[in-house]
Order: sequence, then structure tokens, then C-alpha cells
Amino acid sequence: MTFSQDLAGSWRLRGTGVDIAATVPGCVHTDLLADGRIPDPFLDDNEHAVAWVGRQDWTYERDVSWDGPSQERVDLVFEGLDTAARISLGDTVIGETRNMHRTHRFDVTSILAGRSGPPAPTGGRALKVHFTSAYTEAERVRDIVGPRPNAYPEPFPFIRKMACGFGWDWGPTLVTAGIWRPVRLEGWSTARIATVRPLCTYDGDAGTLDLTAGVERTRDSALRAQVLLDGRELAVLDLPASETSVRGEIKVPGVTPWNPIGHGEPALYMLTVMLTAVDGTVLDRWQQLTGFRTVHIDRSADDAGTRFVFHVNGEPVLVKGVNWIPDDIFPSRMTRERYELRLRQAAGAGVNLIRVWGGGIYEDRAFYEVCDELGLMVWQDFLFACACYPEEEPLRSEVLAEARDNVTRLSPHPSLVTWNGNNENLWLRGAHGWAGDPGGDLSWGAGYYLEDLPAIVAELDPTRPYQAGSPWSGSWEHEPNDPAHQTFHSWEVWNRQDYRHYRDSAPRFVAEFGWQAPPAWRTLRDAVSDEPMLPDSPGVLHHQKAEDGNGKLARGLAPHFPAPATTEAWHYLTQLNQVRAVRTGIEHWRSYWPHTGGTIVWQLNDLWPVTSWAAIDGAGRFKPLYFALREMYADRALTIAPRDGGLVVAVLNDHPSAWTGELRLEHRDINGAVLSSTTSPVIAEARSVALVQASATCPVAAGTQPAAPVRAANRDAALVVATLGEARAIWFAEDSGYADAGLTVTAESVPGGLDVRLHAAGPARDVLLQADRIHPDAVVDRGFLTLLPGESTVLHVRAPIELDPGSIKDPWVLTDLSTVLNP
Ligand code: BMA
Repeated sequence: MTFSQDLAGSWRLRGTGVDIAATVPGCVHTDLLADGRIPDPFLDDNEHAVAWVGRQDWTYERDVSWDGPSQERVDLVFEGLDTAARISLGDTVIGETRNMHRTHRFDVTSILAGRSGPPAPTGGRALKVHFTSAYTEAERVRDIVGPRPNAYPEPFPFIRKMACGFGWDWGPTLVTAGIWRPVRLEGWSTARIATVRPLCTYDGDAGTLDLTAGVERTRDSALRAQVLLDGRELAVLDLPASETSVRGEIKVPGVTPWNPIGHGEPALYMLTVMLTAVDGTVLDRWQQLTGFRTVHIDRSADDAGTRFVFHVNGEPVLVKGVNWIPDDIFPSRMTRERYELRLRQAAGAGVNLIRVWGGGIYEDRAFYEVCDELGLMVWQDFLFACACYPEEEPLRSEVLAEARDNVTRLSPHPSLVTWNGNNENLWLRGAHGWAGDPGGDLSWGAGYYLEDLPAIVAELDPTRPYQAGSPWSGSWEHEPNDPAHQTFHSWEVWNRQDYRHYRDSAPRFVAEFGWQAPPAWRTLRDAVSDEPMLPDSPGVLHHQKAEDGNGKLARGLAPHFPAPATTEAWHYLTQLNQVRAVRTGIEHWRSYWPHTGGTIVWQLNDLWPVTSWAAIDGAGRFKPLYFALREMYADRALTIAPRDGGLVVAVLNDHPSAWTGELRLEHRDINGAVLSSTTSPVIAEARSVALVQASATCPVAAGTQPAAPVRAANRDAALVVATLGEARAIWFAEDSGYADAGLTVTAESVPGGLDVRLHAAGPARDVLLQADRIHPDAVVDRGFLTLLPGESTVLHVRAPIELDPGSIKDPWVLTDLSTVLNP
């Protein structure tokens, strides 16, 4: 039986002038940090102070001996080496690697144990993993293949390493090295299971398991693969002496399908493959949870262009998605607990799909296992982003091997619903390409996205739809980012326009769009020691990586609010604008379902403290956007928005049963007093949208002047309120000029925190409680909220320590829009 010996734990790390204890799995930066050799790179501009780390070579070292039972073969297995590594054992160089995204296996039998003899004498051999600086390696490759256009000034397209480690428009440049995933010795005899590729589908009645198992052998002898589901034998597949792989297509009647969130249970089954000799001796065992479902993306043509609608088990699924970036700039720090926390938070916001973006990594097994369990669909990019990628050697074979490796590794996960060729690289080369032309006959990645990767997916995983890129219109006939055809990235609005322009079009699927805001106050304060801390003080600017990011934030505020007078007001208003912008987009596009197949917000998370598009900041704190997503992505949501010159209520029903009731519409004046109200019956069928006219004209003042008093014409229709059951939507004709909120606030100590009772005498708009201003670990259960006159609510603040109820009165802990605008 295969025997595994973990080599995690303590190693030495050596570099010029450095010889310290190291932790494996890990990376150079975290070892140097643990030893006090570098300052915290997340603080102020320490990123620059530690830049030297990425320019150096590093060696990890420890002694190893084979401690397991005597075996015919002993392999050294690295699940991940980051990146350009030379591995030696004793005096022998056993291999060189240059791809962070692959696993590597080396036969070390003759060095460690002797092919058939007893284990090597104690004392072991020195195992050394020498890492060449990723810059040195990337620059070497760039010299071979020639430079290529790139949205960023760093050489990430020339090395198969997490691109965003080289810096992004939300991330620092922290180029690390190390043994970032587990490493072990694996001893085996006769044969071992090399790969298992289960493709599970569901036809509405029964499941099908199309299973391919690959073996590696030390000798030619007949073998058997026994396949079990939840412990029940499904099949026994024979492997004749000459074969190294076996395939079985097995019908599995009576299974419960795996369903995405909102569409039923995500049923999982334990799949086991036992490799045995013909005499029944067990040689190896493979085990993983899997699920049965069939995924299809409807990309058929219609009058408006080309659709992009996910179907799971035959049912159309409205995608309520978020984009995922690596949750830590040093991904070796990720734990199962942290994946679990973050993904549960995504699901908790009503998200049903998470897109693993191409500038990051193929995530850890734990990521996909949690998604499987939650019913959270995964859209996986192949790892190419925002640049031209050379297709020549020495990169090409790495790219192909990495794709095969990961398509196989991730195949058991029912949550994984689609493979995508790249992020924005086809768009980049479209007629309006924004990163220039590689020139001449130089390759730029098209062969990967349009030929190699689809061929690999078709061969290894034909059950999952493949798209060449995001965005992609389906062919060169239309611009890659044509909103009428398939996937669209909506960035013009954030970059150049007011967020109201999200309403100008109804793309077929919005795979990226977003709006920036600073992180939680505490997160920013902990990362920046500027005194005073200003929106444009050096530390704050260092933690804003987007080109003209602060300028865009300011221009985004200008049509709605007067220029903020303090950093606190800037922080409040930019967070509010982020919520309003994303809300405008999602609510508008969702009202076009199924014409618009879904939205994937840029972005769920951050990997350090930064002003970015994220809903959860780099310290793991919720920005108010998080709570707003929960409302926008609720199964049932009500919205009011301008449409066709009037105001329209959209009854958004992503629920398996119809939503029926009396829709109440009120027009209210500037003080919130009801001027008129009507009720009418409404039906939004299951998984559909009903539109109801709220007003024939739209009482919105286009181009509202900052701080302008509400104009007379609007005074009588200042608010439109729609209510259906528990759901409510409010339309405010203008951004400012409303009456005093007249808030009464009382905080009461309860076990675990404070209950904060709010009562509003006037219209209390965009009340925000910032729990992190009470205590760094305090959390609250709501973001921005609005109360109409006479309404009350209770906010729950929870913290690991007892909180003083008086702290609710501290500056900026609890505020609302009218207080911010009229301090
Ligand atoms: C798109 C993404 C990311 C980027 C984001 C914000 O380009 O794919 O590369 O971070 O927009 O600019």
C-alpha cells in the first residue's frame, strides 16, 4: 500500500546574509517576517523596503530519510514550488522546475532507499530546493521569446507564477518564492494511482460516472480498479498488464443531483477508487467527494445577439456572482478555515457563483471542496490576465502541462461549472485593443485560448463548457467585449462615467464590473500611519493602486455630493457611492433576466489593505457593499429605477415559486409624509421578473447639483416607496437636501455585544454603523440602511470583549447621510 511521509514543518532558509528557520509549506516573505528580518509589507510603503526579497535567490534545506516501510519506489512529491527551482538530494540534482501551478514528482528511490534494498541508513540526505529569483527567470525567458505588450510593467507573462504577485491595480508588488504547497515522500510497490478523473453528469433521472484512472507501475502485472460510491461497489475495472489507464462509463441510478444554491441541495457522494492486484492486495486508494450534475451554457443566437445563460440540470440559473482574487498575497498562508470563512461569507451574501480570476492561482482543494458543499458554482479561469502571453518554448509546454494537471485535479468537483481561457486578453487584442500590438508574427496567446485549451478541455473534461475568454463575444465576427454577444466587462462607467450609465444598456452577461471604495476605517488606519490621514496623504495613496483611482472616486462623487470636507466624510461617501453604483448595475441588469444571464461583481475580496472594488477588505472586514450585495442578490428583491422615461418597479423573483401579493406604491414629500398611495395585485412568476410602472415620468433631476436644495418641482415627489410583503424599495429623486433624520439611538449591553435601537422621526437616509470604530474585532449585521419617519430597527453589534454602550456616541460610529452632509 502506498505510504506517505509528510515533509512539512521546519526547514532552513538561506539567502545572502540570511540563514534562518523556515516553515514549509510557506514562502520566503513569511519566513523573513517570522524571523523579524523584514517589516510588515502591508504597512505604509514597506512594500518598497522589502522589494529586494524578490530579486534574490533563496534555498530551502532539510535532511530527509525514508522512514516508511520498504518499498520498490520512493518518490519526492511537491504539490507546488514557487517557481524557478533546482532540487537536489545529497549530491544529486534531481530536477528543475519553472511552474508554480503544477505538481512535480521525482523518483528518489536510488538515492534514498536503494531500489529493492532496505531504507538508507539513518542520518538522511540533504534535500535542497534552490529558487532563482522569479525576475531573473522571467527576464531570461523574455530575452528568448521577445517582449510583449502588457497592461502592467512587470514580467509576469514570462513565468508561470501568480501574476498578481507582481502587483495589480489593487495589489502590492511582492514577488515571493518558496515551497508553497505540501511536500512529501511517497513509497509504493507494483503500482500506484497516478490520476483519477471522474466526470459526473445527471440526466434528470440517473447519474453517469465517466471515470478514467491512470496508474504508474514498477512492473507489468494485471491490476484492478474497484470503484465505490458511498462505500457501495459500482464497478470493477480491469487493467491488463500492459495498460496504464482504464476508463469506465458507469450508470448510477437513483442518485440525488448536485444543485447550485437556490436550486436544491448540493448532494455529494464519496467516490473511492481502490487499486488492487488480482489477488486482492490493496496497492493504493483514492478518495474524494463528488456530485452529479449537468452544466450547459446557452450561447445560442437570438434577435438581440448571443445569449449567455447557465443551465444546471436543465434549469436556467440566474448568476449572482462575485470575482475572486487570491485571498492572501502569500497564498501559502491560506488555511481551510480561511477558505471556509470567506466562501461562506460569499454564500451568505446570496452569491451563487464565484469566478476564480486568471491573474491568481488554481486554488487549493479546500476552496473547491467548500464550494461543492455550499452549492457555490465556480467559474475557473485558466491563468492568463491582462497581457500578451508568448506561446513559444520554454513556456508552451509548461502551459499545456499545467492545464492538463489542473483540469484533471479539479475534475471531481461538481461546483466547477465552466473553464475560461483568460481574463481580458482577447479584448486586449480586439480592434480597440488597449495594450498595443505584439508586432510582426509574435504570438500573444490566441493559440492557447482558441486552440490548445479548448482541445484539452474537450479531451479531459468534455462535460464542462469552455469559453475562450472573459469577455468574449464567441468569435471575431464581433468585438470581444460586445455587450450584445455573450460575456461583457463593464469598465467604461467606473473609469469615465457616472454610475447612472449602467442603465444605458443590457448586456447579455456582465462578467466584471465594479466600483471602488476604501476599506473599513480600522483597516485603513492600521495600514497607514499618516498624521493626519487624508485621502491623498502618502500612505493612503500607497494603498490605492488603480491608475487615477482617487480621481475616479472623486469624479464619481461629484454628481451626487459636495466635495467631502474631512477624511471621515470622504470615507463614508465613497463607501456609499460604491454601494449605490453596484446596486444601480445589479438591479438594472437583474431586471433584464433572462436577456441578461447574470452579473459577477468585481470583486469579493482583497489580499492586503487597500482601496479597491472589494466587498470584503484586506483585513477580512465587511465593507458596506457586502451587506448591499445580500439585498441585491436576495431570491426576492424589489427595486425602483428609471426606465423608458418613467419610473418602474421591478419585482425580481429568483425563487422556485411565484411571488404574488399587493404592491403598494406611495409618493411622499421631502419630509417623508405620504402624499398618495395605490395598491395593485402583482405576480412575478417563478424565476422571473415583473415590471410595474411607478410613475409615468421620472422625478429625477439629471445632473443634480451638489448640495442643491431640492427643487420645487420635485418637492412633492421626493420619494417613491414600493412595498411588497417584506420587501421594500425607495426611490429618492435627488441625492441631497432631505430633512433631518431625527434619529434616536439607544445601545444596550447584551451577551456578546450591543443591541443598538434606532428610531427615526424624519427620513433617515443611509444610516451606517461602523463597528470597527468601536473595537477592531466588533462586527455589525447591517450596512447602509434607510428608515422612513416613525420606523425603528435594531442593529446587532458583536465583539469578543464587552463593549461600552456609550461608545455608540463616539464620533463616526453611527451616522447618516444628512448628518454627513450638514455637519
Ligand atoms: C479588470 C480585472 C482586473 C482588474 C479590474 C479592475 O481588468 O480583470 O484585472 O483588477 O478590472 O481594474
